[in-house]
Amino acid sequence: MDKAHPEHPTGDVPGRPSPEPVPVDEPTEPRGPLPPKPDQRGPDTVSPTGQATGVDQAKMAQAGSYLTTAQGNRLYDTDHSLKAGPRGPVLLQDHHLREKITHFDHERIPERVVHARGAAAHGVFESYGTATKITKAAFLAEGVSTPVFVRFSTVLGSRGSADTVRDTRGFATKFYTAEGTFDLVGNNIPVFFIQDAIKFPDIIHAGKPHPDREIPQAQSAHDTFWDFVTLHTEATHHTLWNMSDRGIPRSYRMMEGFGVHTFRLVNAEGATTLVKFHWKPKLGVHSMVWEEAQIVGGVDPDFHRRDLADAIEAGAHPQWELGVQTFPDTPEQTFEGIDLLDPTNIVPEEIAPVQPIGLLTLNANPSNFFAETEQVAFHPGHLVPGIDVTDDPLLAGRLFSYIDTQITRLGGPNFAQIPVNRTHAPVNDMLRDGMHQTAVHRGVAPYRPNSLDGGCPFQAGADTGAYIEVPVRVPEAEKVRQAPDSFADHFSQPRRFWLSLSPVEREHTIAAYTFELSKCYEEAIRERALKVLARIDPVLCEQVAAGLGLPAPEPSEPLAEVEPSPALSQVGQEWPVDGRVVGIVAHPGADLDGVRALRSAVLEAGMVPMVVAPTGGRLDPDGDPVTVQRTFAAARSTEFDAIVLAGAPSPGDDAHGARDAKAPATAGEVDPRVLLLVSEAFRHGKAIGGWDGAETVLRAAGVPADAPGVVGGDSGPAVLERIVPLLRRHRVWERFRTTV
Ligand code: HDE
Repeated sequence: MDKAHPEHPTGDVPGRPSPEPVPVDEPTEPRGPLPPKPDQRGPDTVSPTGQATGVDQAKMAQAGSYLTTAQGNRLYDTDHSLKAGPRGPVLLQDHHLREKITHFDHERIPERVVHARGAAAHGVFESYGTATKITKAAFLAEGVSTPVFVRFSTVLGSRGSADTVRDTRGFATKFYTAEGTFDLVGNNIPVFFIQDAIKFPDIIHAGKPHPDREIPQAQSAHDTFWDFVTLHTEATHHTLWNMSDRGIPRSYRMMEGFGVHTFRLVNAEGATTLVKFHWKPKLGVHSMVWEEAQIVGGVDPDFHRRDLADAIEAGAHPQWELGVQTFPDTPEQTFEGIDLLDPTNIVPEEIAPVQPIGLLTLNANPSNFFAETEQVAFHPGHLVPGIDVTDDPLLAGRLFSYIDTQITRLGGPNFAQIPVNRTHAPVNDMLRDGMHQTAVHRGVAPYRPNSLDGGCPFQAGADTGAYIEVPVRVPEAEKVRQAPDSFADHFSQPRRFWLSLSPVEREHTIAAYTFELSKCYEEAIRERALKVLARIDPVLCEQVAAGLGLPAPEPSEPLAEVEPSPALSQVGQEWPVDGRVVGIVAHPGADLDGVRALRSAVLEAGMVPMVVAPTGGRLDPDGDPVTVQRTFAAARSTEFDAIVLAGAPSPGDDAHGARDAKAPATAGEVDPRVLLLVSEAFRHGKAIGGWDGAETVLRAAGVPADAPGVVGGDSGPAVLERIVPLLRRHRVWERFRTTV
């Protein structure tokens, strides 16, 4: 029934269908107030006469309890357009109809040309002060806390594409420092496909869907990508990282981040140091397995977005340490023979350790995806005193691209005024007018020098915090379109990466190349790809060739002699289990006291228990109820890091509500959805446990009870004790077949 407006209690409004008097509803207050986030401050609102009104942006957008037009006129009906009689034509004079639909017609903005799909969070960066010897950046002084906004992303896919595709991930951080905004716009892979920005449109055109049919979405498994990266061999190193497990992270919370380029830091005395930035996740660096990533792409395309938001909401705030590798700023700009200006190179951590300089904690989800995550505008040229760029030709191109792209994406040059993009430092620029100008500037002289505005604003100097570029000597040279000779080595670094991987990681990488190249239609591209692989490693080449059914070529040049860098492998260490999800498969006839005890033990260990049962609601509604979080119909193994099968109650134990419900006694009675859950978890290297009677389920799922990472115990908590050490290693690596 239509609801009457308080000002028309009879409902007797011209053109309204219902003359019935209806009770007056209390208008609903808008949701809120949400916890304030420092970086959501809107621009100070000033009246046309230049007086600050103190009205805050959120209130301007959502004040009062009544629905209004954009002009603040209260509305009595937003469900019917204005017509000449209920069955008559719609009248053009209906301002509300036109405003509502016109605004809707323009709700979308162009998505980012790359990194369109992303998720973000607010947080804080706390500096250790360990970098003060090499940089004067105020936010890196000891004990300084800086608000940040971090956006993670995939690169190739559209805004609505799946999270778990094989791709590079963006890791972009906006530091709202007291000296202005610093953006560290990095990736989860420390090298890039190209050495010169002029090749960026080429690699992206090759990676994006084919221009004729616009397929495939969000992936590199197609001809144009492989055509380009096999012809343009400087892409070999980045491609190898993509084909390794790094291309399918388990979570944004479990990814490393890299600044990629070499930056130049400058200290208070003017001394400079070259550095590479690294983000090290406290939870370790972990990946999915390929089958899992593919399943998730269909079952839960928002997996990474949800994982980040849920963890933050649950108070499991993800953390990363920011670190730097430091190198002397010599004229050659090399370190141990590695060219620091070549962004296809890493410097092994074993020869240049990553030194921690601060801690990032993400502690708040955005309140509005569009306003914050979509409109945030990063730019590698947003620098603060103490941090400068180098002549890496890839970085140079980025320094103009990012502002340029925002003009199309955010509709004009005033995107710095959008709340999420506002610096927290005072702004007094001479930029004026333009689309979407929201500042009401005062004065008459937005130019320098001037006398009419008292000469203001003034220029700062080195002692008053000005950003002064390091006066680096530019080599005397001829204008050429060339790269240095040192940029010609495209294979020694990929070989180092390959040699640093553990056997299981190599196996996954071989499988990834085989999968992707099998998706190419052109045999010539597959053959060329094998020639590239032959120059990385013969085993890699032979195994991929065998998978493709093609002969393995010999390397066209001798293989590079390089030492492995153990730090590049994701396997072999132990990590905290915080936030890991343990699926507890139960049945109304199961040992529900055991389930309760297990649930508490999982929580105590800082992890998330999730009870999976045949139907929703509660198990044992008469006793202490056990709430079901996932039904067999909705649960999929990919949601869980480990699975525990609840056992049967001990004989004579009737302290639970099992009644007629019985746990499956024979393999044939086990629900096929549980079998799928268990067999997938097994294939994906996940820890599996269970007590009393769980063997029936394992047997039915074809999982040997003595297989690695399959554990038992006489109670839920006892099983968990054996699961935790397995989770610390992320996966049961022994379960994966290795031949390399
Ligand atoms: Fe980007 N990149 N990029 N990129 N990039 C963009 O800027 C570009 C490169 C990275 O969450 C765009 O605002 C060029 C390297 C991230 O909003 C665009 C070149 C690295 C993000 C652009 C590169 C990155 C972007 C698209 C070669 C790692 C997402 C939308 C010279 C160090 C930021 C936008 C976010 C986004 C250009 C190469 C990281 C078009 C020309 C190398 C994380 O400006």
